[in-house]
Amino acid sequence: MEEKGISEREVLEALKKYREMDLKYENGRILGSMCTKPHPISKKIVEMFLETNLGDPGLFKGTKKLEEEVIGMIGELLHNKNAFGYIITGGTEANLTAMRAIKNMKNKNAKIIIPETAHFSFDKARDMMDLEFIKAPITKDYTIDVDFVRDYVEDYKVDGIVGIAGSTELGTIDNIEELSKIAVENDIYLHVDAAFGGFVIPFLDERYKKKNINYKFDFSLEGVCSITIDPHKMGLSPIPAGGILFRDKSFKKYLNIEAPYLTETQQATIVGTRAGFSVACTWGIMKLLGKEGYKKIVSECMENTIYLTKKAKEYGIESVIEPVMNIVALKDENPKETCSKLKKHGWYVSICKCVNALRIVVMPHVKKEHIDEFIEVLVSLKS
Ligand code: 0PR
Repeated sequence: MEEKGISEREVLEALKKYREMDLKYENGRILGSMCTKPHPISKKIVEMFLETNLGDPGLFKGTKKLEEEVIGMIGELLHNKNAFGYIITGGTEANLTAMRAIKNMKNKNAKIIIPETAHFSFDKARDMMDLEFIKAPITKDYTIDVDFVRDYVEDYKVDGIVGIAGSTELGTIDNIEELSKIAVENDIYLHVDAAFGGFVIPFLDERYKKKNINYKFDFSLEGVCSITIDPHKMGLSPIPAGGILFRDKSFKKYLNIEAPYLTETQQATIVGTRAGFSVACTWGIMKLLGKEGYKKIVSECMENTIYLTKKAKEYGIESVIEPVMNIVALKDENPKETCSKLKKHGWYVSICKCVNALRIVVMPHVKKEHIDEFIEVLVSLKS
């Protein structure tokens, strides 16, 4: 750090140079991200709520009220008016929070069944909390093997089960209804990771739904104790905005830590000082778009998903599954190599771990013209 400061103009000009090195969503080259350009109203809201801190809610009563209202709105979307929860930094913190609840509610060394397709944030939770994970295999449709779960809980004492509604690599939905039955019958905590799918499934038009998939994933299922649902993914909120919702307020006691010098003397979130603008943006965007707005966005993404899948197929590139939501996995014998070749051409996709494939997340910034250009490049690399 220099002794003397520089002018505002110099600061901004210097920053602009760095910012120019970043990729931009609107160029349509980012095909492997679950984030997108936030809704334009965000800028105005961020400005208004810039310094708000929900780590000390007594000082920011209005922002705290907004958080309660946002949780109410998301809760209602997930068929539960009594939901309790927080808007936090993202899906990772949400999943860590749920694992913390299981540990404090059930058992210090909690035994938790999680599907092989689970996001790596659960591995962080295990690492931090000494949890025991039982990795459940996945079936041929890339969802959790429910029979394995049923057999396992018959033989062993299990504290928690995790189901995924919108898996990171393929967008598949576990049979949460069956997991819920198992959880209720055996008094097991069920957490659903709908970090991505939470803002997709409720807005999915019937014409995109498949007969053999059970789309139920929320609190309408009796056994579901908590849900991760991220506004900063398909909710169009700026980062950081993750969501953790519990069935009701009774779960708070498993998360509380004494915070005697704050305006509220118990703190339940992992992060202390935390952004209020995320909450305000999520509130504003949900109010502005309404269900109708989100349905429109999800439908557009689904149309482009179908377009991409069809177009790839025309060139002999098959998808691993018929897409369940706006995630496409294209079969590729050497995804790592193809991914780095694509990068050299300015295209950014991600790769799957559970199967040899490239993963494309068809976010709202991905348009048909980008898909056309992408397929052209992909085909040229393969020929
Ligand atoms: N749960 C699921 C099902 C997820 O897919 C993710 C993130 C998380 C939890 C964790 O969420 P946070 O990253 O918000 O903590 N999955 C994305 C992925 O791995 C994250 C991501 C986002 C990756 C944007 C790249 C990117 O550009 O695909």
